[in-house]
Amino acid sequence: MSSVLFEIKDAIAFLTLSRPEKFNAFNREMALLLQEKLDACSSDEVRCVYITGAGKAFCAGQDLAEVADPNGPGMNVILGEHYNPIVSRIRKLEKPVVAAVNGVAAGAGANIALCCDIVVAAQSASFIQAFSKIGLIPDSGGTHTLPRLIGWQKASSLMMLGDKVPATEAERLGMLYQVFPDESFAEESRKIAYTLAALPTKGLAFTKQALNLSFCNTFEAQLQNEDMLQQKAAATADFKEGVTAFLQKRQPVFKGK
Ligand code: LHQ
Repeated sequence: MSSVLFEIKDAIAFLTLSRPEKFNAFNREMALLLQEKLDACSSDEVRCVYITGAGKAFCAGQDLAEVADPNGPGMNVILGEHYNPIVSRIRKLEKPVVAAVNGVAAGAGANIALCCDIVVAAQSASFIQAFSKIGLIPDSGGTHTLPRLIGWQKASSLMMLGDKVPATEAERLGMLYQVFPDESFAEESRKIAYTLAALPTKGLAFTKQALNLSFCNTFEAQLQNEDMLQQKAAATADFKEGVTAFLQKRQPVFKGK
């Protein structure tokens, strides 16, 4: 059984982290496989990526048994070869990525979820910056992402104390977009993916690029980026279709081109 399930259906790449007996904790094989599957999402047939976990958890971060294994990959390669390439791929991917957090998301599992474009969670899910409890620092981009999402003080406290943050509290803090009841979570979260897959894919990619750039830019520099990216968006067939459909008083049919 593969540790990352992958299916492209209706222009959506469905990725499922799948080591349920380990709460989908990452070993090297799973981390490399996820990178490979994220690369496959660059294909033109994919217009949205949806990441979730198999079973009860979303992802418990690094498989700690592998870290303790003398034949394991070693601390010197885990970030450089596993987590950094995963979060970089998610941020650079020219498609919207939905994290459908179905259960607990801890350590690298939490921060991989938080770097996605839209994060939704089941009511019973939770987020834990588990690193401090084992003497590590938050990784997978968490020290960049979390303070920008919820502010420096809350991020610093959650990272140092390692509190378990229930989904509803995470929503209140601004860590995620929406929480759905457990019973309807799969359906509601998939609806978001279907909506995204029908939107102008290139326009969404330029939006993502602009947001990526905004993290370290001045206001004036960001205005220049918006100008450059807006011109690219305006050159797409989907922009033409959007304006034409509006003027013809009909629903647009976007092709992602
Ligand atoms: C696990 C794990 C796990 C293995 C649950 N590993 N088996 C970067 C640099 C280099 C090295 C280290 O890592 C990193 C990045 C990181 O991600 S560091 C943070 C690593 N993750 C953690 O510290 C979280 C550890 N897990 C937990 O604290 C709890 O398991 C959580 C809060 C996730 C869930 O708690 P419970 O709901 O009480 O479930 P549980 O503890 O009973 O776990 C269920 C099973 O999953 C259990 O297996 P078992 O055979 O006993 O039923 C756990 O051993 C296994 N599991 N997390 N990370």
